[in-house]
Amino acid sequence: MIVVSNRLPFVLVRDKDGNLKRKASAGGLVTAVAPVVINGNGLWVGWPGIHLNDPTEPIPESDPNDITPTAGLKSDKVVAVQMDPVMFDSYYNGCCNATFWPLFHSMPDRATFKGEHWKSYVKANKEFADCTIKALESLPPCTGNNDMPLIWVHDYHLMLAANWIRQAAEERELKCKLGFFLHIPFPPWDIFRLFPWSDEILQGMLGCDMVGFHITDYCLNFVDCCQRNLGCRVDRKNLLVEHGGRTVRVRPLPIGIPFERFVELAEKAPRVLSTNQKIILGVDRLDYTKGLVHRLRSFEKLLEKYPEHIEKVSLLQISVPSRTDVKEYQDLKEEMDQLVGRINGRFTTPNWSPIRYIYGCVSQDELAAFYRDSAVGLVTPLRDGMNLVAKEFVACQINIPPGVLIVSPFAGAGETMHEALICNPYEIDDASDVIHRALMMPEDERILRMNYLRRREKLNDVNYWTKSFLSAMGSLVTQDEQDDVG
Ligand code: GDG
Repeated sequence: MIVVSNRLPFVLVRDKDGNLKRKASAGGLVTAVAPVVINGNGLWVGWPGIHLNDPTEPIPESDPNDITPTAGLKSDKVVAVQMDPVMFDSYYNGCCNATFWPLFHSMPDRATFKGEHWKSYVKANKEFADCTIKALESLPPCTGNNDMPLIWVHDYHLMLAANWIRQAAEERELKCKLGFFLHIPFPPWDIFRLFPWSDEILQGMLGCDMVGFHITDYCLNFVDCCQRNLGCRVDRKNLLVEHGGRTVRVRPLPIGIPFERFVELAEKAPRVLSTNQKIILGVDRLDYTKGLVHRLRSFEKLLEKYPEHIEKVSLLQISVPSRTDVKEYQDLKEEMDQLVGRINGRFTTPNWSPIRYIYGCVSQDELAAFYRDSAVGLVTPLRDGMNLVAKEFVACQINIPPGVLIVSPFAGAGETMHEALICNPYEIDDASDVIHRALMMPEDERILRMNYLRRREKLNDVNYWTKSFLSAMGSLVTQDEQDDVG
C-alpha cells in the first residue's frame, strides 16, 4: 500500500545541534493505518512539516525508544514531499484552509476564491502525484490482480492527485488500484458549484476506483455533483458513477476510534476533576465550524432559564489552538475570550465559576480523565465530517452510572450515534433545554443509552474502518472467496 496524505504520520524537527529528528503524531488515523503500511512493506508519501533547504537531506530513522505506531516505518519507506515555501503557503493556508475548508462545511461566505491559490493547489497536487508515481515505480512489479499495489489518497488537500497518478501509471504501464477518503463533509451541489473550478475537482476524484466518505449524505452529494456538473451517468441506489469509460464506486465508510486504547487510558488515568460539581465537557480545535460561540450562548441560556444549576454545574471547554496565523481564527479566539469573560463576570459567585476555559492542549491521559469524569459530553459543531470527540467520550465513560452525550445533527457522528441526545446548535434556547434534560436524565436511561453507544463504537472501531476501506477496494479476500480458493 502507498498512503498519500498532506502530512506524513510524523513531523520532522531540528534539535539544538541542527540534526533532523522525528516527532510522532498520535492520532487515531495514524494508529490504524501505520501498521497496515508497515506490515505490508508499503510506503507513505506526505509533507514532513518542515521546509528543507537541501531536499536530498536524509530522513532520520525513528528513535530507538520510540514506541508509537510509526516507529517501524523505515526512512526508505517514507517519501517526504518538498515544495517552495511560498507556493506551499498559498496551497495550504490559501486554497485548502481558506477555500475548501469553509466551502465544504457549507459556509461559503467565509470562503475566498483566488486564482493564484488555485494555481498553487494544482501545482502542489502535481508534486504529490509525481512523488507517488516515483514511489510506485520503486515497488517490485506485480504479477496479477492479487498483488496490485493499492494507493490510498487522503482528504481535501489532495483532490486532484489521483487522476494524475492514474494517467502517469497508465503511461508507464504500472498497475495499481486507487482509493480516496474525504475526512470532511462533501457539500450539496448548490454549495459545491460556487467553486469556480469545481469540474476539475470532480475529475480529479473520479481518477480513483473507489471514493469513500463518512456518511451516505456526503456520498449522495458527490454523486449528485458528478451528474449535474459533469453529466455523468450515475446509480444513486448502488452509489456508482460512470466516468471516462470506468465505473467509480462511492462508499459511506464512517471512521472509528482506537476504542480499546481509550478504555485503557480511562482505566489508568488519575482523577483530576473535583467531585462536588457536575462537568459539561467540550473538546475542540478552536475552529469556527465547531460551534463554540453558539455553545457558550446555550450554556449562558441554561443558567438563565434553570438557575438551579448555578454552583452545581460547570462547563469545561478545551480549545486547542489551530491555524493561528489565519485572521478568521484570531478573530474567533478574541470573540471566545470576550464571551467567556462576560458569562463568567455575569454568573460567578465567591465559590464557583460557570466556565473553565483551557486555550491549549491537554495530555491524552488528562483528556481520558476528563471524558470519564464528565456528566455531559457536549459535541455541537455547526458542521463536521464525523467528530471523533463524541466517540472518544463514550469510550471513556466507564463509570457507573455514566454521563450523557449530546451531539449535533450536523456532524457525521450525529447520523450514527442514535442514542445520543440530538441538539441543533443554532437553536440556542432549545439547546439549553437539551443540556438541562441531559443533566436531569435518570440513571437507568443514561445506562441504557451509553451501553448502546459504547457497544457500537467498540465494534466499529478504527481498525474496522481500515478493514472496510480495504475490503471496499477489493483488496481483502472475503472468507467465502477464501473458502472457494482453499
Ligand atoms: C477531521 C474532521 C473527522 C482535541 N483536543 C485535544 C486532543 N484532541 C484530539 C481529539 C480528537 C481530535 O483531536 C479531533 O478530532 P475531530 O474528529 O473532532 O476533528 P478534526 O480535527 O476537525 O478532524 C472530522 C476527522 O478528521 C477524522 O476523519 O472526524 O470531522 O474535521 O482525536 O482527541 N488531543 C489531546 N489533547 C487535546 O487537548 N491529546
